Amino acid sequence: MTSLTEIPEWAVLAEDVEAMKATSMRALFAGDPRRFNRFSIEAAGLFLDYAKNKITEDIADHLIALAVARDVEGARARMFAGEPINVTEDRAVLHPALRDFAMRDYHVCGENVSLKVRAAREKMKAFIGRIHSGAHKGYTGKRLDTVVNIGIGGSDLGPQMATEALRPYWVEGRRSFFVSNIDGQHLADTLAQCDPETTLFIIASKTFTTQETMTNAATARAWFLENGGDEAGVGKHFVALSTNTHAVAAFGIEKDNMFVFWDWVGGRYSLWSSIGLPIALQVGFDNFEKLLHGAHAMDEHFRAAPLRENMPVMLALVGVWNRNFLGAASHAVLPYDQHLHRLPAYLQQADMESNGKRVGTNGAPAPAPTGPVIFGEPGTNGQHAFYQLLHQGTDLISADFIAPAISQSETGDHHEILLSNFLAQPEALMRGKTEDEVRDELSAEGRAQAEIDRLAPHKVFPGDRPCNSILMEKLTPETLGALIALYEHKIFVQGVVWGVNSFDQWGVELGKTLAKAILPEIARRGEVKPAADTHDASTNGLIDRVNHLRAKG
Ligand code: G6Q
Repeated sequence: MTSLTEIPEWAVLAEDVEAMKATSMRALFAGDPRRFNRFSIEAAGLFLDYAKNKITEDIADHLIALAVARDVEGARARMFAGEPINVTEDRAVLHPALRDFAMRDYHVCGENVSLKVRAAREKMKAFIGRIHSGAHKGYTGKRLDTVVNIGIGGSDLGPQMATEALRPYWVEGRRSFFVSNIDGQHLADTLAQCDPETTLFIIASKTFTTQETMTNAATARAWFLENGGDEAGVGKHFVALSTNTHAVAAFGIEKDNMFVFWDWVGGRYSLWSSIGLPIALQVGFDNFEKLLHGAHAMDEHFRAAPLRENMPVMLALVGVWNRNFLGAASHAVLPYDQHLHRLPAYLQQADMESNGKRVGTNGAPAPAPTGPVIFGEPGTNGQHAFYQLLHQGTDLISADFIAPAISQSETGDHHEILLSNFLAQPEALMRGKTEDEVRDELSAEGRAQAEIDRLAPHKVFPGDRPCNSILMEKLTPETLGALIALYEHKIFVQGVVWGVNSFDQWGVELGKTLAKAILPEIARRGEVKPAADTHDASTNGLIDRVNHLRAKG
């Protein structure tokens, strides 16, 4: 395949950028009363307005031509067909199979994996029924009303984000905690709030070898045994979500208490699988299935809609335009819903671990910038923190604004105020404020000319800052599912355009290996241990300092 930047479709877009320098988004809106209709899409309960991007109908067509040239449709077909598109790990990528309610059968290497998917879901459902009804009790005969999910990365962020997002659907009387960090304080702080007689520990790890999760799991098990539990009770209080049957058995968890998934489910794409057990326990199995249904609706749209009317495709392509042609190296995710407060963290992993790659699937250096930095906070909090830089900083940063029209708990006029901000911020980013407008405003306030001259440059907003608005009626299990699937497919399409493998994550390996080498060099408290001198001077110096501080403490 010809290099991305050498194909004619790329050159056309590069010319478009030059042409767009002479205009502004304000002018584009003024010149086209149909702009909102032209650049918006509705699907699966979501409405996407991408009119506040610096694009025209021609540019949209050119972006589609780029997607066609990069064979986005072919790649999409290969993903749904279960081909090993994760080429560096030789794996299929079939998370949509986990939520396909059209009763399609998916195959991996000739095996019908849909049968396993359905069986695994049934097992989850039965277990949740037993926990909720109280048929499955703790070692002293009490109901297990508290869940502590121990997992990290993909085995933590998705379930945690979705559980938080669906707070209004929580089953009464149930509590969930998510422990991920190897920092012992995370587990200790959580256990301080738990009763061993009523707590169910979910050990969530695809590989069941992750250092953080295995260490936390062992400590949780020890805590359980030290606080009244016995070995027989472990079977009642510990379950595993994993692909590694042997390691789960070695930990002491029986087959009945293991919920499986498969290597073709990527960690950061796994909340739809058994990894979703903590979500389902907290919101009920029916609501968990509704989440899957929402994602399925977006899958169906993504599979079938023409590229120009395809929400994930267009979201991806305007992202490529902003990243590669307008130079936006960062992208903000700004949910105007407090329950979506973990969405930015979740998407940080989903996007940055998927497309933060400098080498293409062909092994050659990526010829153009790939995944942007993803960050964000719920609105309106972010407005009082970092939006300053979005509005007036020297870098161009693109953004997604996300909101439900109706809040799950309408209190006074809170939601109208929230929505007015959700609508005003994109408008402000797009419009900006010209120097003439600033000067007129200051003079209307009766300011002296010298003061106007001094203040005017500080009060100018350049505008032309691109953003998307994603609106839904309400944040429900269905719309949440659709929203997550929207982003999954957006990330996929961008990966295809950039020619990277969105489904591996070799970048997390080096640090892990070095930490393992350093671990024996860290002194236990009270002990002085000189660094082995095997690292660079900075790392050796820091090891020595850490060890001295620990010896003193
Ligand atoms: C996700 C990554 C990574 C993974 C964690 C936890 O796509 O692979 O975040 O989820 O490292 O891995 P385990 O589930 O194997 O413990």
